[in-house]
Amino acid sequence: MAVYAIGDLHGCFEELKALLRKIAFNPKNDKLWFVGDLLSRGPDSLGCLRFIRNLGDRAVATMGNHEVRAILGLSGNYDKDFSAYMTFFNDIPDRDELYKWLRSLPLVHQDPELGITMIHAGLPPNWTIADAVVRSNKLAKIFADHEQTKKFLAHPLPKPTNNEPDHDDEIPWLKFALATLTRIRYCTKDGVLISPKEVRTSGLLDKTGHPPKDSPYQAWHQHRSWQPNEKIVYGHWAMAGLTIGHHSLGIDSGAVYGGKLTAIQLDHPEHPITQVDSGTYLVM
Ligand SMILES: [Mn+2]
Repeated sequence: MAVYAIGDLHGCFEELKALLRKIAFNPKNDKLWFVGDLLSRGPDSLGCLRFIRNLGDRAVATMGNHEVRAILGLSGNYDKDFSAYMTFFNDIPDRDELYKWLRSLPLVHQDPELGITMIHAGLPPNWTIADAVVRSNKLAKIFADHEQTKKFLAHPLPKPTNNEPDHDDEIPWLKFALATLTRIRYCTKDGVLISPKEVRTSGLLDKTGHPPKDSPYQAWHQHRSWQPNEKIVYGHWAMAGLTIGHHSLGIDSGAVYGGKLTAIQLDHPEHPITQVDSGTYLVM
């Protein structure tokens, strides 16, 4: 019995099959966790979705920002990026099943036995993991229902705003949670986010591609005051690449950008890593 977490797939189905051969994955005994962004950008999104869905309870995946975009389009909301880039959903017999399955993916997955939590991007330093679970459960209730999903995601798609809206204002508050859990990278220690566009235009990053040490904006996992028993596995950050710390395991190693696809064994104290090379489908 082994439990592996696998990084952002983005349709890299051949690489996934090669990785599963390399770790000798046995669906009878082993379990797979996927950090999300299973689809889009790469060559075989449907192959990835159908394979993971068919694994049933042998696999668990958290919802990434690309799943959110797919759900937005499949819910019937018009989205030009969905129409342009997710044409693989056109005229397929299992579109409704995949739409329903994507909506069933949690934002946060916790395994108390392993003591590990999975989130696509991460969480602000001023949230406890329990705070993230509260928001994930509320979002799951919305996504369980098609009409509520459609209304909730009606354009514009939630973007990470700088500050968290007030809890009493539930829809903006949950939109912030959805955007944050699927997209956070840099933030202040108080959980004030900075958008990718602001990062590019702010002169925030030095020549090495990181914020200077004295910048208030750092990677979310660097600002966090970790509790001794906390461990989070996440993806979403191909540019940062494999980033393994004591408490945080960042496993998006850029498979779709000609990097590698990563599996990390979660139920082994040393968390051994297995990787396969991937084709170059996109340039980062
Ligand atoms: Mn992502």
